[in-house]
Amino acid sequence: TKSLKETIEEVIPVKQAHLKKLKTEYSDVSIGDVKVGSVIGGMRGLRAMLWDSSVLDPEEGIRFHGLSIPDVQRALPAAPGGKEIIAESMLWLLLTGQVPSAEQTRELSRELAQKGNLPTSVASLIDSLPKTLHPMTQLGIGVAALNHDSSFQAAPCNYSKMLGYGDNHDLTEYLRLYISIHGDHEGGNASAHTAHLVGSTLSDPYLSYAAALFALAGPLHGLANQEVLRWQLSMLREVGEEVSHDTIREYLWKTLKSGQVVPGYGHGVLRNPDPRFIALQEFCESKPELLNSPIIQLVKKTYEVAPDVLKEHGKTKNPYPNVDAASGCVLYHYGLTEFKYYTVIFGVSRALGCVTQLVWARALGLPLERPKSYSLEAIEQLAKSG
Ligand code: FCX
Repeated sequence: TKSLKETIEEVIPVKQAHLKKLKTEYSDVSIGDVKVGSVIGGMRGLRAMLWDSSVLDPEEGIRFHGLSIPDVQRALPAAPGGKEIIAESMLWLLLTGQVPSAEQTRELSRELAQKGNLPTSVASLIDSLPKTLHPMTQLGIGVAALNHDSSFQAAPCNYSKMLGYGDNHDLTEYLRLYISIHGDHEGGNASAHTAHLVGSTLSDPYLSYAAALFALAGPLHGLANQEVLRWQLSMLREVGEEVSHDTIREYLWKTLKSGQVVPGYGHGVLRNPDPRFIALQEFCESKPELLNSPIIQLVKKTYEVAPDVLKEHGKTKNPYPNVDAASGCVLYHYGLTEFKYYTVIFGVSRALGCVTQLVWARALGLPLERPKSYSLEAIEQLAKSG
């Protein structure tokens, strides 16, 4: 059977030819307007990036090379003894657009594990950092320092064991699913786009991915992951054990009236419940132990109330949960209670999409990214004349 490298070597010329065709035949064709609203509104909705591995539809959520989350759950090989998709098979799909066989997946796992040793200099560097430094900052510094011995590798395989939860089969399965579905979310989100932008300067993949991690560390992006748990637990402390829909509703209004956003709800693109949230909820529903967990019940009850409250509040374009609304609760239930660490798991997952894009950017010879910027006055002039 073919290795990942051999498979990519076959796919690259096909994609290169496709890119060449687009360049020759369509370079002058417009595929959308640039509205002033997009330029001053964080480029929302602007059709301006090439990203082949995944596409985010506002209504139905993410698809990886055309496959929805339930599709990949059916099609991609799981780990031996497990049911959930694993990072290695997702990486294969993202990189090649093809579903690997179980044997190809195992071979890739073996290869990644063999190459996964951390240089002692990087281990000492991380050990020398203050223990109170946010884990995302530590991860970013560690990844950037790996550039010293750069021949790029990812090592997501024994993560559960490394965290000290290797004996917990359910948590291992949860991490497999978590890592796979957090891997890629098309190109425009802040972390993926940062990796792409930095990579477009031909910066080393370690540095490009480290930059992406620092984008993920913001509260409007991956840090929401830790904020959700903090917020749900303070709700629990305030309303007590007898949580009802009414008490949750009151707490939601209190959050909103204090000018805060409801963490884990809303999205820059999605306009429906995030299918990644649904997949994690379904995982919980398949395990009686999780169904009885107070924190998982709270997340579920909040979901039953929050969309209506957010609709009544009337600001957010998407009153539904994103993946961060659910992702921390299972970790918390199993005793991984260091919230600050949650975004690190998201960060480790995001390596899949960032690395995929960096490989393709090189294979297709994509150029330095350099959009044009304008001053407020110039935008007004352009709007008036156009
Ligand atoms: N609670 C309260 N208000 C919200 C809200 C929420 N969850 N989500 C959006 N709004 C508000 C915005 O603050 C904005 O208010 P303004 O007009 O006073 O500035 C208004 O609704 C319109 O925002 P909208 O266009 O719907 O959303 P944006 O694209 O600007 O922002 C994020 C999207 C995700 C940043 C926003 O919904 C948010 O802050 N959510 C909470 C944080 C969160 O969960 N982030 C994780 C997102 C994601 F899944 C990830 O990257 O990990």
